[in-house]
Amino acid sequence: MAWLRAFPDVARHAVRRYLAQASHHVPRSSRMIHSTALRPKAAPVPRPVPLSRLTDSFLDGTSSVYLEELQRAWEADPDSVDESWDNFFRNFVGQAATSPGISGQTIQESMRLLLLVRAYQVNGHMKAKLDPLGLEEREVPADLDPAFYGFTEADLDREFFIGVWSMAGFLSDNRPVQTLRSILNRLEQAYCGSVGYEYMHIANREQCNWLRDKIETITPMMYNRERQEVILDRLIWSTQFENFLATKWVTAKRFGLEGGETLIPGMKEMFDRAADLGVESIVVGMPHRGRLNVLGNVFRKPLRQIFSEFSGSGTKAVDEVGLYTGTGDVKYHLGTSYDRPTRGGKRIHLSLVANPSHLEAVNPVVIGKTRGKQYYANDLDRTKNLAVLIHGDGSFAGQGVVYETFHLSALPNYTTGGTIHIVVNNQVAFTTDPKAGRSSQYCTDVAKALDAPIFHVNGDDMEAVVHVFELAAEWRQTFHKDVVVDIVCYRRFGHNEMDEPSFTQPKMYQVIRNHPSALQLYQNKLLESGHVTREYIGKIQNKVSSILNEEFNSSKDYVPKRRDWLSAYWAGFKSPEQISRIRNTGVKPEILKRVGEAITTLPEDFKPHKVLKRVFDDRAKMIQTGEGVDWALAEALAFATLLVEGNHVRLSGQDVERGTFSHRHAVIHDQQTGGVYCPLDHIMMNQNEEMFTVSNSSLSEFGVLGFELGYSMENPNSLVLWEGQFGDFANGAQVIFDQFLSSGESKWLRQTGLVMLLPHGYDGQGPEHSSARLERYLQMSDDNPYMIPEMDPTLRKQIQECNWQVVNVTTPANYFHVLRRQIHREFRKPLIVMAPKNLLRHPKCKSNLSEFDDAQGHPGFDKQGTRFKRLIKDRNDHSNLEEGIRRLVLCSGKVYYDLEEERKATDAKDVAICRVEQLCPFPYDLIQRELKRYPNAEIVWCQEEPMNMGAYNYISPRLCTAMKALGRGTMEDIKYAGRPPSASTATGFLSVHQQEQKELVQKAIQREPIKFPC
Ligand SMILES: Cc1ncc(C[n+]2csc(CCOP(=O)(O)OP(=O)(O)O)c2C)c(N)n1
Ligand SMILES: [Mg+2]
Repeated sequence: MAWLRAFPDVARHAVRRYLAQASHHVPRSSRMIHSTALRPKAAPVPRPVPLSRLTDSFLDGTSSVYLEELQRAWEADPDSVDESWDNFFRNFVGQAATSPGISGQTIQESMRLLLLVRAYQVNGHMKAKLDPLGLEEREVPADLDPAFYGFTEADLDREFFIGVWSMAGFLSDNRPVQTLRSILNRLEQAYCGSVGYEYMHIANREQCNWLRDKIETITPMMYNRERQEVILDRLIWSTQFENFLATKWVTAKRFGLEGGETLIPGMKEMFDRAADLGVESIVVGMPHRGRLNVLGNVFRKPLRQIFSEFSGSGTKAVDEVGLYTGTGDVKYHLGTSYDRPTRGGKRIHLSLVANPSHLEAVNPVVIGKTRGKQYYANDLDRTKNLAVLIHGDGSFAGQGVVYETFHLSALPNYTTGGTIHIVVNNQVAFTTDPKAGRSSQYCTDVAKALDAPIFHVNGDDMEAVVHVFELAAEWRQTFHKDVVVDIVCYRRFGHNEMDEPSFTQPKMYQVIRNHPSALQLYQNKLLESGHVTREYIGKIQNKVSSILNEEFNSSKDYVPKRRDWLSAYWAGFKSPEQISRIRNTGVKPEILKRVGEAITTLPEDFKPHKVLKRVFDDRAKMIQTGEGVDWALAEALAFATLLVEGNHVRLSGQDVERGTFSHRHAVIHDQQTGGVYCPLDHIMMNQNEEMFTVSNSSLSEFGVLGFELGYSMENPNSLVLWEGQFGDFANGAQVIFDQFLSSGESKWLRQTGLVMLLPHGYDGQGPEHSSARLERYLQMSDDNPYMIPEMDPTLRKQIQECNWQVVNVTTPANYFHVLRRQIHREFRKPLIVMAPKNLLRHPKCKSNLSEFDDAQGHPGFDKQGTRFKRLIKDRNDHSNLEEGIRRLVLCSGKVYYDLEEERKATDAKDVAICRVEQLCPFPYDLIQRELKRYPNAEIVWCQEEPMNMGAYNYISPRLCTAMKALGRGTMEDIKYAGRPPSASTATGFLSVHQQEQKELVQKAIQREPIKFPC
């Protein structure tokens, strides 16, 4: 027999040592355990007692010692041990007393058999036949060999008892006596066939047992003929779809699924099963491989549309005249959504999230979107909305965001009740072999860290694939936890259709060339079983091929009628080419007062930290007096007013509840009970607790920002914010900024109003924690530096046409308005906020409540009401023409307060200082208004950042364009006051920082004209 293969010496010694140790621990007098050499075949068959009633510690190396101790305790007092142990000792000890030696032998044999069973449960997957190509070289672990436990060929037909207590399946306690041969057969079938189960790493006993029940069935799993016909039909569709594309578009890149076609029937069966179990909506994220097949066959996107888009490569999609179509993207990146009927007669909503080519980056986005759906569907137990992520083997193992996403899976404010992960494991990544691509045995090992079960399945075994997919859906709906299906398959052609795979994988491709397709194998199986006939198969093949041809013919005249770019909740939102009204963001004074009181009042019996008591008292005073509103209160007011208007607000990021700079205190902790109170949860009667969500996140940027982006895309009536601990850490999420936020609308016609709060400002804290790298966001903005767009307030579409907004706000009131503006408009744009640090407590950085309201005559109120100020003009209330001003200093952010102080100290009344609060899109109209106001002024851009950073390189060409249009000079006329160019963002020496800061501020205000560039 296979398992009686040569038994390495080392292993033999290990067994002997183990057995010797066991005997060493056993006192000679013990009746329970003694050294048991292999029992001769003729020995009496022991009485069946399910040893499984013992706890798991029975199986570890200390079990004999443990048993002895238990026995001693039982002998002293039978009630002192668990009932199951009491039964056990009664049976065994009683018997052993009359027939010495039998019980000890029984225990030893059963123990060894249990160890063998356990070895199959833990390591059986190592022997499973997972590789369709048969190239896998894996050493089978020694502990799967019965000889390892001392069993010989002679033991095969002896009966053993092994019934596992309260378990179903072939090891259940109602079938306790079995021959070793039958136990081994079933173990081999269950654990070493086409599926390799990894689940014994799961610590939870119930979950483990649930899986064990499903795996260790009394008879191997079988599908009936009806199911087989459906599966066959789906496999034919999957296979012929790829073949059809390959013949019609011979040279097009489509990243075909050939070699992994069983994915499609597997997924479909999984979706059907999920729908049967209550799932109504599935959000899917997937890479390039097989995407068109998934779209056509799983999503049921009309094939004519797929073919039409496929033919149209390189040309812009035809759409309704005059409507925005963006810059587009390659066809295997686009998202879509469909309602699809299921086998069980239900309908299931499917959305595929658009993704960039950065593999795995879409993962957290999908999870966030799913969580958003769950919020809006009031899916409290998270069983109606499911996330499914498809991965490649190379990217699953290699990309860190996979781990970051897994780590969100059980966090209360991020969980979606379990993601189903599918790995299309074609055993190669572009040209790289697994041995060069990962250090772990399986590409899925990361999932073990999160206690997810992993089902490896041979992609050539169609029914095994379907089985594990169904099991995955059942697991997710039962335990609300992640699960991984690893389809071990192959890639029949090159990485894409133009690639020659034999350059790098010659041996693999020799095998692949002669390897039958999964469809051929399944057809043969069904033909052999007599379940279907050749005619039947031929009929389906003809049907599929004629539909494909019909759809292909119709695709030639297919014109997309309706742009698919806004889902249900987004209906009515404006595209970048439609004019949207500019809205007032001020709030009625009485509402401000009312919500202000609600968010500054703590429950009477609540015992806050005494410092926080003061903070809340101060805030209450700000509301009462209407004066001195600080940053944190302004933010809370923005959130509160949006909430009372019925919007959902969600703020997440590292330590956001308290706030990195200990300023926010959105959640406060009772110092006696440890209980928490979140004032923003209590501004309305019976407020849904999740309506305002503030949540500390895991220590991830890429994963969490991606999650919040996905969340924000679900419903436009939610203000979703992500705060970086310090702005510089946002670079860990650069992919999300580059590939999704800055370009998502243009590529995929999907809007988001996500807000990124990135703490920024030069306080002498060294090279990190000073700069949020403002320059990067500005550099990625697509407003044309040399063209002034339409700036008339009623026609202005500048902000709609720009890819995102970047602001560096200097007053609490303006922060309040910029947050509210995100929701009070008919389109959505990402907003990047250079968030302050020292302004959070700066005595001058305060606003009066009158700047928040929309009362006529109050500051900020103009004919359109009170709004966000894109530019704050000089605070000295200058008239429309100030010929005596010798310099106009333009700046942004906190340096303004230093400039103001220097101006005061030097009594430089002839210097005007304007704050550019919105850097992008550039406020040409307001800049020009200020240029006109100061016709004789020298124009200076002042910033704290080094010259190659900050806003300078963004501002100068735009400022120059604005100046040129007014005849106010050229580039040379823009003077610079700031730090010189530098490799590092900031100095590490506080004294140097202070000196630099002093110099740049002095330079901006100095009497003499500024010499620049030298
Ligand atoms: C983050 C990232 N790095 C590199 C690439 C380039 N790239 C595209 S496909 C690919 C191989 C992917 O291998 P695998 O994940 O196994 O998927 P497969 O193509 O085999 O289905 C690579 C390296 C990419 N798209 N994204
Ligand atoms: Mg691969």
